[in-house]
Amino acid sequence: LILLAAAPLACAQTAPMAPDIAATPFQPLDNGADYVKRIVMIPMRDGVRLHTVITIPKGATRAPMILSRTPYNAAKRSERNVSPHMASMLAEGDDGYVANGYIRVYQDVRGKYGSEGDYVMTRPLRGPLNDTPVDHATDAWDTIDWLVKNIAQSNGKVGMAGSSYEGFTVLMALADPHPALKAAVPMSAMVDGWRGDDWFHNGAFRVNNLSYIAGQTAARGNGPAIATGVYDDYEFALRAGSASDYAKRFGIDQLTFAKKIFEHPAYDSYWQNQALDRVLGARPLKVPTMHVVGRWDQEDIYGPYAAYAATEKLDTGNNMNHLVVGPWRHSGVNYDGSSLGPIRFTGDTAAEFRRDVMLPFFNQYLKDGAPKADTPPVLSYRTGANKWQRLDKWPLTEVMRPLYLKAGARLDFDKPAAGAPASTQADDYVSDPAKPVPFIPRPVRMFDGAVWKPWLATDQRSFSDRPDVLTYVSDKLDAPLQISGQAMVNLFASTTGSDADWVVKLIDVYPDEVASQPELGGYQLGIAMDIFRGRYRTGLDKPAAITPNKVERYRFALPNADHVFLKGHRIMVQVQSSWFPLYDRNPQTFVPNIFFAKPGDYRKATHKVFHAPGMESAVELPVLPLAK
Ligand code: PG9
Repeated sequence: LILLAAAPLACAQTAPMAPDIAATPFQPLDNGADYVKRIVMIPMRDGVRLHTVITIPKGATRAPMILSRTPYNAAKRSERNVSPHMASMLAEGDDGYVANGYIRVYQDVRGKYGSEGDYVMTRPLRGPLNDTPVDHATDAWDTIDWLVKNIAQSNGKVGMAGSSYEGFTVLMALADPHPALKAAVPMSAMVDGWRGDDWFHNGAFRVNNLSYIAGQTAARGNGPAIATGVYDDYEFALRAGSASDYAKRFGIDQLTFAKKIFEHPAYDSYWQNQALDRVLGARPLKVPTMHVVGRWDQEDIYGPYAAYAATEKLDTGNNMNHLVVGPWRHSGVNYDGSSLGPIRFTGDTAAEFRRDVMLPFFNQYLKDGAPKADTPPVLSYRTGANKWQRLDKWPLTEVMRPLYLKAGARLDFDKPAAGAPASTQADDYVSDPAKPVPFIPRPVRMFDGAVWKPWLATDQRSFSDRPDVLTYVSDKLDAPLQISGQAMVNLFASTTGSDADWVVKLIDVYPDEVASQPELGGYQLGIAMDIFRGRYRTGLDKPAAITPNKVERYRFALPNADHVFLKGHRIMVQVQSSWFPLYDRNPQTFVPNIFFAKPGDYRKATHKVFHAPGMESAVELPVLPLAK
């Protein structure tokens, strides 16, 4: 007994200097969790390994997989909350996948967060702009190939979904899809950075991108936040000068992607060759696809429709390519869709869509033995009427009815009469780059999500009485009026300068009083609004100076709308020449590259909008007779 007690302890001791942080990352084991997480580095064909987080429901067998490829940190995208429950841990929009037993996969795109390799912003496909052997199509292909061979709990079928940049990577995968990629849902996808998505709208640059570029490309992980030291973004951007001056102030002009943008202000081959609608429209349609977008998508309101339209031509049976438009902000499909700003809808339209439309669509193609889903070619939430509509095609009409801008701030469907006195044949305003029209009421907090996300639904009343905004309004409608398609601006205008921007806003004016929601009395809700940089009027790739005082025609499409202007409402059109600081200012003096305009180039100009015979400015509306 004595001997035994004196014996040294049998178990080895941990050396005091053993490193307390292990070389391989610690993953807590939680036997109570309803999932298993696997973190793997998946090798691509060029040897680069991509960091991939795979969340597998515990006990899964023959489960399908949903893959998202992200520049926004796969680890974080896979962990909204720390929780033993997959539903609480994953993103809100992943609710349906969890409820239906899917394996959820997030992967960092090459060069970002945990992935190896070089990052190139929205890396173009191999071809004229990409001389490497890899792109998002090959990376998606290699990833899917690895997943189906290595995830034993899967049934070998993969779907891809994701919004915005993650929607762009979904579309890229469709350029050359792996055979196991069975269905795709690109949401709010960035498709054409110049025409009307993130970087520019019709040539006008979106200044908020400068901080995005710093955040995304200054480092492999999170880049630095930009601290302007000025509460009002309007004030700061105005003081900064041109967009390149703004960038220079923080060194952002040294970042490669900012240089690329500044070198390509026009719609040249750099932008044209990477526009995904052009790319996908020229390849066979192989994968059932549901393009999803929000009606008030403040970031990518152009591309999803363009990608749908380009690929729809390939869908000869009208059964593979679908479009869904909900009453949402950018990426709103993945969050609560009950309202946008003060505008309310019929319940949580986003959860409803995910549960009743998107999941059955994925299930049909991905789940063993799942029934065929009843997916309409087009599903559109018709705003104003506030009803989901199942449609055969989009747009519903391309027959346009011009709504004329008239003397006396009026708007109606009758062509302006000939013979009106010359003084009533145009309206003018002074557009002063020193006092640009704000895009939301000041102080502008452009980087505050709560302000930014719903901004397209902002009450336009704050602008309608500015002397540098022309406002035209119809009589009260005595019957509802439905538009379903893209309104077309047809503006006859002149300027005393040699360049000009034209912002045109189609607005639904609510009645003076709204009994059910008093704060909407007189509300001016933007239905379709956009900007056009005048120098591109004769060709998007051919900037040309405007001859001072010469009347020219500016023709451009507004974003898609499916809207009913209700009886008792009025239609309004506002015309202005700046939308600041979201869009950089046009100096109104023609310079070769607006990014590098000098302070002296920014000059006041008098702009005139004509409503004279032969110069009938109008917004042409895709009007439809209302269904009985
Ligand atoms: N709209 C964002 C974006 C996409 C692509 C390029 C740049 C920005 C996004 O929300 O991801």
